[in-house]
Amino acid sequence: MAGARAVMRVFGDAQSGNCYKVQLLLRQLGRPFEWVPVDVLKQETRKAEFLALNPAGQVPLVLWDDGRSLPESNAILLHLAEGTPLLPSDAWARAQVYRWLFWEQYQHEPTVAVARFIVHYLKNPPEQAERLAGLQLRAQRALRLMDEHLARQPFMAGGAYSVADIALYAYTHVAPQGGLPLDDYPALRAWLARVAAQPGHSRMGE
Ligand SMILES: N[C@@H](CCC(=O)N[C@@H](CS)C(=O)NCC(=O)O)C(=O)O
Repeated sequence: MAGARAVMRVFGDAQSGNCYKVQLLLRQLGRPFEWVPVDVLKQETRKAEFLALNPAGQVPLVLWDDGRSLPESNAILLHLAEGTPLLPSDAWARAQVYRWLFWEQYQHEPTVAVARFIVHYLKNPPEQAERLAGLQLRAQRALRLMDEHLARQPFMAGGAYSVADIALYAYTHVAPQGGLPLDDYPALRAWLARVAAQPGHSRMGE
């Protein structure tokens, strides 16, 4: 999505849910950006020029024209959504968004996304079987918790669609690629459909 009027560059890997979060938000906000492809499997995030931008060696990373840069998908979501309906201004409502963004990084992404990485990208190597089984068990707990939560309210942070939904949608909708079927989670599946029906929604990898 490069363009003459692009005001920011997003360094990302099209297969990464963390990078998709940023792309999805920017598209929904209708903000111009230039996508700079970085191949994680080719270890491009570990090259010196990328490490100079993010010493953690990870995408996504947003780089502005004035030289400022910001890594960490959920920090990027919070910054870009400031002043938009996707991040409430009320402190209590905003705290609900923070709650799910932090939970996503500690309980959801490290299990759901890593299981997907092992199954989908590493093609299930036998030496990872035990680790994978443990991750899948913890991932199922996270998905069940979401299902129970979403049976009580339409969106993760309450009644309105927010960046908490974007953050959790990214890896939840591709969880089956990690050997994590969603058949037993009807409220979660209904939420996936609600998120996909939001204006400006675009699919991962597009
Ligand atoms: N907490 C970070 C995690 C980012 C992350 O895990 N990025 C992966 C791609 S999904 C990556 O760049 N991996 C390359 C590496 O660690 O060498 C975020 O939410 O942005």
